Amino acid sequence: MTQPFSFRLLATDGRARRGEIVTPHGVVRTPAFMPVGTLGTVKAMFMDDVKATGADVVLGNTYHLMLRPGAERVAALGGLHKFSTWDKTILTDSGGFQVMSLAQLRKMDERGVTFQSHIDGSRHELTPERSIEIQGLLGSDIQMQLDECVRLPAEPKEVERGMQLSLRWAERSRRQFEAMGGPEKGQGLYGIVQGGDVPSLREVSARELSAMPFEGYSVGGLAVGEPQAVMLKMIDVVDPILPRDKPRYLMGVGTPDDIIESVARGIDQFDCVMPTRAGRHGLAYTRFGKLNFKNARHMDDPRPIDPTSDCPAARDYSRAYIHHLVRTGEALGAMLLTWVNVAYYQSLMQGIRDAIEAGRFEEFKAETKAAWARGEN
Ligand code: PRF
Repeated sequence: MTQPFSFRLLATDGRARRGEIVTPHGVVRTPAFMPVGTLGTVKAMFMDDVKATGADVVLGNTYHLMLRPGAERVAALGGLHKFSTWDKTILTDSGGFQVMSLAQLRKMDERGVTFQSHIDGSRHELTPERSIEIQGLLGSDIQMQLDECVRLPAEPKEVERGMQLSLRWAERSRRQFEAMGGPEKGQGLYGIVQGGDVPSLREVSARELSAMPFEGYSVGGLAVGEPQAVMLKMIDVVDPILPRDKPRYLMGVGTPDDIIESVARGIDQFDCVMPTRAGRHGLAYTRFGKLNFKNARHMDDPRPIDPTSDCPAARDYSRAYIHHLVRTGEALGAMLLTWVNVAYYQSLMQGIRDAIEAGRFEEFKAETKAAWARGEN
């Protein structure tokens, strides 16, 4: 049998956790940041460069890949690992969240969600079973149940309806995952905690899901417009309920500050478009904060972004050159800044992991936040 999905905690420091997930495609060092590779590509980067930044896992999207090129086609071509050349771990989102943000004419009921493609208007249905089937066809190592993420602000009744529906979909997803032999293939399926900004609903969701046999637990429905303090409070509510011996993944988060504050509250995995999307819009994340390369102040600056970085894009190119590429809309500008940002996020995660192991996470957090606030000079 393939290496089965497993998770073990290697060290803790306060509530921060240093661990290791093993999947059929290798070891994921946690806390982990997973670059977003929606369509089987981390936009504007070569997979070898993504790997060299230290990423152990990338994220793919059921919704996008079912529409183009189609899950059955990817399967016929050998699966998403082979198709994309990414041979390390792949985690896939289930599609519900993307349907709600991208598709047209959505209709959700107990069975699932029907929608029209945002690309050509074609009609599709996504049920909990079909989502797991698609994630299996893609060959995903870490799969997500289909859920409903209610946008905030929302009435508690509406939040509760979405949370309860997600619990019923969790059960159906699990059944399908087992019917498809996911556990025997060494893959994992995560349940997703919902419940919006209502602590009592978060508790119910976390408790009910914890009673089901998932390999890990996601926290969804956050970073959808609420203040950071509300998001952190909801993590505080679920942290003592979720099983300590399973990984916890905070979906769609976030800024470097969101990540360090969530690690402090027991989160192990993150994904966000922020580093990749910002890179395509002229923004660089660095250990001394954010730099906007559309700004003319970089025009005559011969210095690299960060001479101490291992990332060639941060170390070897002048700020003036990157400014020039961004100003002229050259593809290389987006490529270099995406690389800088993905490398910075991975170095932040490495710093976090080292600090937890050394029992100095709180100091690391304080120093890191001070450096962001101080800026360069
Ligand atoms: N559910 C799923 N994917 C998600 C979310 C969710 O709630 C979020 C919310 N931040 C991001 N991605 N399935």
